[in-house]
Amino acid sequence: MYSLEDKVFFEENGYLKLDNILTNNHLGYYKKIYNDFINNKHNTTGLRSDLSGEKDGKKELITQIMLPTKILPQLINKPIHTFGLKIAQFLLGDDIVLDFDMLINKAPKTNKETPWHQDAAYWIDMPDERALSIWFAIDKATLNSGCMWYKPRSHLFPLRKHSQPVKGGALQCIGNENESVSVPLEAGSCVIHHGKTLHYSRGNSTKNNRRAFILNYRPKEMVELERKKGYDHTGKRKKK
Ligand SMILES: O=C(O)CCC(=O)C(=O)O
Repeated sequence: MYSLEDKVFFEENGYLKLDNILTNNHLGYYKKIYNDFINNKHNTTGLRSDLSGEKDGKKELITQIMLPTKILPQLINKPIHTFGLKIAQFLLGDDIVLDFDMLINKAPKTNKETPWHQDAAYWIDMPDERALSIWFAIDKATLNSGCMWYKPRSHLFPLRKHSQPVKGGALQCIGNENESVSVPLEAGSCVIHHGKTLHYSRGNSTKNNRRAFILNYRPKEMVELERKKGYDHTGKRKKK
């Protein structure tokens, strides 16, 4: 399913695509769970927001729901999380643990991009910068539905300066498609990126949802440090 060459590619480029991780049965399970979250079958107070920062009282453009495993702890033993932990430890070391998970859905025909950013801009400074995210496609992710784009090797350079133009919205920095690669995915495949890799996605202009299940991993000691400082990824977005 993955090899030493994959690890070298990830280390050099800051991202890695892995195909066909989930079966159709798994996908059926996750689609139902995902829709329950989107349709408010669970209480997500304080965990749900619109990543676009738009608050016009109309429909959400980019739905972000933090910590789905806090609400449904059984998810931790299901394929996304068991595979996630295995590949995260393979790529970064045996001391790697799950820090947080989240759902990001781009609703049909919302056409709102996720701006260029590096995840580490959201986090407190950490002495050990090993960190990665695994982005599982629950739906096929295409250029037009909002697949991920990465600037290869950007994780090897200092963080870019980020701003937050819309209060409560996403952080952003300068980046562009010309220096980057797109990573379309079939449903059930995933793409992994380092915490410092510059990335973005176009808006969803299709008639389908673009559901992603995302897990973030880092060293156990760093997760403990975050928690000691009161940081559990449910709070407000800050810029660096
Ligand atoms: O799903 C998206 O459009 C953005 C996801 C993202 O920025 C991330 O997983 O770090």
